[in-house]
Amino acid sequence: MPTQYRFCFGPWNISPGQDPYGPPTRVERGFDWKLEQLKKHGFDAMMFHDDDAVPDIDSKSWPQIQKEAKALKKRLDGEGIAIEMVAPRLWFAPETIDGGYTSNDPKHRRYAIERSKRSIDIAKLLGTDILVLWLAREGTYIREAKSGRKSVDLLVEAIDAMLAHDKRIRISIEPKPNEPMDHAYIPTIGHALALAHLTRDPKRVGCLIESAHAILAGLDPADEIDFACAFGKLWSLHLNDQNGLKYDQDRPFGCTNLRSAFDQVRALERNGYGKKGEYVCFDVHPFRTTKEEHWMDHLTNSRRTFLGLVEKSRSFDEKAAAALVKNRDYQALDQLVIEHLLG
Ligand code: XUL
Ligand code: MN
Repeated sequence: MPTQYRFCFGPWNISPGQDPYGPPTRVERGFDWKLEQLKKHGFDAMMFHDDDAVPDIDSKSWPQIQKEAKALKKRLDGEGIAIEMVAPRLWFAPETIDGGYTSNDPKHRRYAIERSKRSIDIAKLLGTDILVLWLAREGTYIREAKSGRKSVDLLVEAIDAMLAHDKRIRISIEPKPNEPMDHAYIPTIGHALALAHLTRDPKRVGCLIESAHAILAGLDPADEIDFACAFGKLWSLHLNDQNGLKYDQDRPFGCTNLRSAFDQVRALERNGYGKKGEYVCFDVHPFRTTKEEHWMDHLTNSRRTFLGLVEKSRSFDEKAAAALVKNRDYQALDQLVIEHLLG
C-alpha cells in the first residue's frame, strides 16, 4: 500500500521576517491565527517548543503549566489537529548562554535537565511520546572552552535523566553541525545514533533529520535518511532546503536542489517512512520579502513539491534504471533522472 503522507509544521514557521540585520516585515500574528491557517490549508499536525505550548514557561508554576497544556490539548483535539512533538527551547534563557546539558556551570546544567523533564511532562499531557532535542548550544565558540569527552558524558547523563523520568518518552535528536555554535558536539545522524547507544535505553533514543542541517554538514540528506532508517530510528523529519554552506536558510522544500529533494522522497518511500504514523514536517520560513497575503505559500508550496515528487518517485522507471546500473551506464542513468524530473 502506498503511504498516505500526513503533514505538519510549527508555529515558528509562520515567521514575520526579521533577520539579524533588520526588523520584521510582517505584523506578528498570534497562535489562534496560526492554528486557523494550519487548519484552513489542510495540515494534519502541529509541532511545539515547550514555550510555544505554554508561553513564558519559566515564570509559571507547574499547576499553571498543566492547566494551559490541558487546555491546548482539548482545543487541538476539538479541531482534529494532532501534536507531533514537543522540544525544550534550550537556547533562549540566560541559563543556557554557555549551552544546556554541556554548560560549564553545574547550576545551568541542572536548569537544562529540569526544563527538559518539564517538556516531557507537557508532551505527555499533549498526547505525544516524542521529545525532540535540537542541541542548539551544545558545542563551543572556541574548542578550548569545554572538554569534548566530558561533553559526551554530560549529554548521556542528561538523556539518561530524561529516559528515567518517563518510561514511555522517546527522544529524537535533531543534529546540526553549526549555528548558533561554531562547532556542535552532535553534528550528524551518525553522532546522534552513536550517542543513543551510550544511554540507558538505546531503543528509546532516535533522531530527526532536517535536510538543511545535513547539507550544512556536507552530507546528502537522502543518505542520512537511509542511514537512520537502517536502524529503525527516523521518528521525525524536517524537510526544507539550503543553498550551500551558509547560515541556516530553511528554504522551501526542493527550492534549491530539486534532484536532491527527489532523492530524499525516494529514500522516504523505499523505507516506508510515514507508515508507522510519522509525520512529514516542513521546517521552512518565508522569504523576508513575502507579503502578508502570501504568508502560507512556503508551507503549501513545500507540500505541493513533496507530493509532486512522490508521484515522480512512484512513476520512475525503476526497471530501466536497474538495467542501466547493471550495465554500469551511469551517464544514461543520470539523464534518465533529469528527463524524468523535466517531465
Ligand atoms: C533549528 C531548528 C529548530 C528545531 C526545533 O535549526 O531546526 O527549529 O527544529 O527546535
Ligand atoms: Mn528543524
